[in-house]
Formats: sequence, C-alpha cells, structure tokens
Amino acid sequence: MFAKYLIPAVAVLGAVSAQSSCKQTQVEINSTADAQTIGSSCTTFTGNIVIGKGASGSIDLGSLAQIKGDLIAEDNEHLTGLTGGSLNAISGTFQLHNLIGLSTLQFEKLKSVGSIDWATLSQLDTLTFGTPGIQSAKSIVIGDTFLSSLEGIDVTSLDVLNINNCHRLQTLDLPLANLSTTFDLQANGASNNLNVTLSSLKWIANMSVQDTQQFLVPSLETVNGSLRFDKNLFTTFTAPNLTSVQSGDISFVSNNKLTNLSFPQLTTMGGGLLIANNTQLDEVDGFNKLKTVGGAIKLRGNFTDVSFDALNDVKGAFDLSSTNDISKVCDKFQELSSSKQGGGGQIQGVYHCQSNNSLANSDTGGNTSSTGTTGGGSGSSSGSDDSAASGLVANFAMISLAVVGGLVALL
Ligand SMILES: *[C@@H]1O[C@H](CO)[C@@H](O)[C@H](O)[C@H]1NC(C)=O
Ligand SMILES: *[C@@H]1O[C@H](CO)[C@@H](O)[C@H](O)[C@H]1NC(C)=O
Ligand SMILES: *[C@@H]1O[C@H](CO)[C@@H](O)[C@H](O)[C@H]1NC(C)=O
Ligand SMILES: *[C@@H]1O[C@H](CO)[C@@H](O)[C@H](O)[C@H]1NC(C)=O
Ligand SMILES: *[C@@H]1O[C@H](CO)[C@@H](O)[C@H](O)[C@H]1NC(C)=O
Ligand SMILES: *[C@@H]1O[C@H](CO)[C@@H](O)[C@H](O)[C@H]1NC(C)=O
Ligand SMILES: *[C@@H]1O[C@H](CO)[C@@H](O)[C@H](O)[C@H]1NC(C)=O
Ligand SMILES: *[C@@H]1O[C@H](CO)[C@@H](O)[C@H](O)[C@H]1NC(C)=O
Ligand SMILES: *[C@@H]1O[C@H](CO)[C@@H](O)[C@H](O)[C@H]1NC(C)=O
Ligand SMILES: *[C@@H]1O[C@H](CO)[C@@H](O)[C@H](O)[C@H]1NC(C)=O
Ligand SMILES: CC(=O)N[C@H]1CO[C@H](CO)[C@@H](O)[C@@H]1O
Repeated sequence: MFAKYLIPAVAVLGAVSAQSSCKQTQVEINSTADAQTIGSSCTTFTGNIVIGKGASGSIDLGSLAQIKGDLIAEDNEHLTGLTGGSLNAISGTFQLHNLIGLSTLQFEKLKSVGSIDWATLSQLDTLTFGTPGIQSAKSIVIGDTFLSSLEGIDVTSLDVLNINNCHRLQTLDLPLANLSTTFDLQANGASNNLNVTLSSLKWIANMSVQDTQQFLVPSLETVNGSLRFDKNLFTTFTAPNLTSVQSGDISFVSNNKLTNLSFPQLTTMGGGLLIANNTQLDEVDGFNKLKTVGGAIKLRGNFTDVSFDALNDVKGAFDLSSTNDISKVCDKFQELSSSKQGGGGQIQGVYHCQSNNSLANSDTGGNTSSTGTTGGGSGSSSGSDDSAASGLVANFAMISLAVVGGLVALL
C-alpha cells in the first residue's frame, strides 16, 4: 500500500516496506488520506514532503511527528489549510510560496524548524501555533502575507530575519536575544507603520530597518555589523545600552519625523556615521560619549546644533552640512581637524563644514570620497557651491563608510 508513495528508483529496488517508505528523497501528497498513510506508519519521515499542486482544501498531516527534510507547498490556489497536530520538528525548510487561498496554518506542537520561508500568502491571517510556538530556527523570511500577528514565533536566536510587505502587521514583538547575520524589515504595516519591540535583543550583526513607526531595543549592547535606518516614521530612536559597533556603520537616512536620536553609551564605532535628510532633526546631540570612529562622519540636514562632546579619534573625514547657519558649530569642530587644516588632529581625514547649504538634504549617499579629495571647506564656508553634494549619488546599499574613511585617511 505504500508503493504509491515511493519514487520510481526505490520501487525498482523492490524494497517495498513500511520502513523504507519512511525514508525517501521526496514524497508528493495530494490529500489528507495520502498524508495519513505516511503518518500511520512513520512518526519520523526522512526526506522532503511536497504538497502537490493538484491538492485542494485542507490537508492534515495526521500523526506525523517529525520531518527530517523540507515541508513544501507552492503555487497552489486551492489549498486552504495545512495542519499537523503532532508535528514538532521540520529539520529543513518550511516553505510556503504563492498559496493565495491558504487561510489556516495549524501546528500546535511545532517547536523547531531549520528555516521558515513564506511568501505570498494573501489570506493567511494568523498562525495557530503553540504557546510558546517555534523556539528554534536559523532563518525566518516572511514576505507579502496577510498576517496581522507573528504570535507563535518565539525564537531567541537567529541567523537571518527578514519580514517585508506584511501590510496588516502593526506590531512585532519578539523575544530575540541574538541575531547573528542579517535583520531586514521593510514595508510592513498598513501605512508602513510597524511598531517593533525587541526587549531582549542584546547582540546583532547587520540590521536594515525601513518603514517602522516605533523601534525599541532597550537591551541592545553590541552591533557586529552595520545599523541602517531608512524612511522610518519614529520621532525618537534610542539605543540606551549600546556601547560599541564593532565593525560597521550607523546610518539614519530620510526618517522624516525623527527629532531625537540618542546613543548615550556609545563609545566606539568600527565604521562610520551617516545622518542625512532627517529634516526634523534639529540637533545631533545624542552621541556624547562617542570617542573613536573607525570610518567617516557625514551629517547632512536642517541642523541648528551638533555636538560630539567626547570625540577624540576619527579615522576618516568629518563632513557636516546644514541648511541653517551653524558657523559656531563649525568653528568648534575645526579645532579637531588635522594640523593641515589648523586643528588638533583628532579628525584624521578631511574636515568640511558648511552653513546655509540649501541642498544639504539632497545628499544621502554614503560615499564621501569627493569630500576627501576637495581638501575640505573652511570652518564656515557658505553659499551655493557644494562640491560634496554634487559629486555624490544616493546609494541605499550598505556602503561601508569605514572603507571610505580608510581611503580618506590614506590621502
Ligand atoms: C500526487 O499528484 C502527483 C501529480 O498530480 C502525482 O505525481 C503523485 O504521485 C500524487 N501523490 C500521491 C501520493 O498519489
Ligand atoms: C551571538 O551570536 C554570535 C554568532 O553566533 C556569537 O559570536 C555571539 O557571542 C552571540 N552573542 C550572544 C550575546 O549570545
Ligand atoms: C555585514 O555586512 C557587511 C557588508 O555587507 C559584510 O561584509 C559582513 O560580513 C556582514 N556581517 C555579517 C555578520 O554578516
Ligand atoms: C505604535 O507606536 C506609536 C508611537 O509610539 C503609537 O502612537 C501607536 O499607537 C502604536 N500602534 C500600535 C498598533 O501599537
Ligand atoms: C542596561 O545595562 C545595564 C548595565 O549593564 C543593565 O543593568 C541593565 O539591565 C540594562 N538594561 C536593559 C534594559 O537591558
Ligand atoms: C531624547 O531621547 C532620550 C532617550 O529616550 C531622552 O533621554 C532625552 O531626554 C530625549 N531628548 C529630548 C530633547 O527629548
Ligand atoms: C529643511 O530645510 C529645507 C531647506 O532649507 C526646507 O525646505 C525645509 O522646509 C526644512 N525642513 C524642516 C522640517 O525644517
Ligand atoms: C529626503 O526625504 C524625503 C522624505 O522625507 C524624500 O521624499 C526625499 O526623496 C529624500 N531625499 C533624498 C535625496 O533621499
Ligand atoms: C565614490 O564616488 C566616486 C565618484 O563619484 C567613485 O569614483 C568611487 O569609486 C566611489 N567610491 C565608492 C567606495 O563607492
Ligand atoms: C547664513 O544665512 C544667514 C541668513 O541669510 C546669514 O545671516 C548668515 O551670515 C549666513 N551664514 C554664513 C556662514 O554664511
Ligand atoms: C564576537 C564576534 O563575533 N565578533 C566579530 C565581529 O565582526 C568581525 C568582523 O566583521 C569579526 O572579525 C568578529 O569576530
């Protein structure tokens, strides 16, 4: 009776037994009956289980407890539900792609998956998982779903997290403590206004966050990569416990409601700092313990005041430009410029500072090479000539200001 599940190669071997049917490269199931035939003889299935494109309605995986392989359903508009009341682990990928009729996903015992890869699930509103639900995964990628909550995903450690285009998701609250490779958020919330709370997050590598309305990381201590925030709607961002960014940059670009940026404990950065086109940010005064910057500092905006009280060692350029008159601020920072530019040498790259630059906000690129080669402006240069702005292009890639800073430092 299991012969119909066997791939031809296995069938040819004639090894038709309950034992061998629990281990196959791949089995395609089209109905609950198909699934339950597997479940009734195997608690663990080794191989991939694929829901056939011809399957329709709801499929129940029955008493199957473990899949050592992938569970895949894709390109099926007739599949409305997928249930596995006994399933506690999927060692491979739990992949659901382009299932526009799927409205129920019920896996109350599922605790561990290799990775979650879900895309285009336009009817899936909630996950019916346990409390807690999934506690172990390496990678979670969820895009273009109807999910209004990620309740049921309770991982504390991950390599990759990417959540995008979930327009009904208004809040994201995860117990995540450590994220070791990349974290990307983009285009979630009804009007790109997701509220994110990561109360336990202590350690992250690269993080790129767009379109959030609130982003709370009260415990964040270490960034071993770059932090990039683009087009968010929050008014305040604070990383109260962040002391160091080991190897990357911090960038805040085009967050047009941001009024308060605060990194009160940050002392060292391996890379550079880019703050640009956050047009409500009048004062940059939230980095007052920052001493060492391995890259460049580039600030563009409607600033009236900028202070870095502890700044002592900037390996790259210091490039500040405001739509407002900041000549007093420029005078202060000139004292830190290289001896060639008349300062004390704390800034090793080129120092450039400019008031009344009506184009200050149009330069959001991370590439500061032109400021490195122009030789910098005088402390309070003004007027329309802005060689820095004209030489730069907007670049949303994670350009390393550290690299640019390194180049500048060599000049
Ligand atoms: C499910 O359907 C596919 C093709 O429609 C077929 O190849 C496969 O054998 C079916 N699976 C079972 C268990 O009958
Ligand atoms: C987080 O994970 C990384 C990479 O696996 C590891 O090096 C680091 O020590 C971890 N940090 C914490 C706080 O667990
Ligand atoms: C972070 O991103 C940078 C630049 O893309 C890359 O070189 C680095 O390896 C990444 N770090 C991690 C931990 O993935
Ligand atoms: C999201 O955060 C904003 C700002 O803190 C708040 O006004 C709003 O009510 C929050 N929305 C939800 C759904 O929690
Ligand atoms: C911030 O760091 C301090 C000192 O290490 C610690 O006592 C405190 O609990 C941390 N706060 C949070 C919210 O993690
Ligand atoms: C900015 O935010 C920080 C952290 O929340 C807070 O301590 C500080 O008072 C705020 N500054 C202003 C001017 O609101
Ligand atoms: C920022 O400065 C630009 C150029 O002067 C101006 O058009 C814009 O209104 C200013 N924005 C704010 C929020 O002050
Ligand atoms: C600056 O931000 C505004 C929105 O606040 C955006 O429309 C504009 O394109 C941004 N400019 C650049 C150069 O990125
Ligand atoms: C920066 O821009 C200049 C000219 O615009 C280009 O030649 C250079 O390769 C760029 N550097 C990086 C690191 O992208
Ligand atoms: C900036 O513009 C204001 C108003 O036009 C002017 O008073 C001031 O002298 C200018 N500052 C510099 C540094 O050119
Ligand atoms: C603790 C840790 O993992 N540190 C790493 C941070 O990133 C740099 C370079 O990206 C690595 O060399 C460190 O080992």
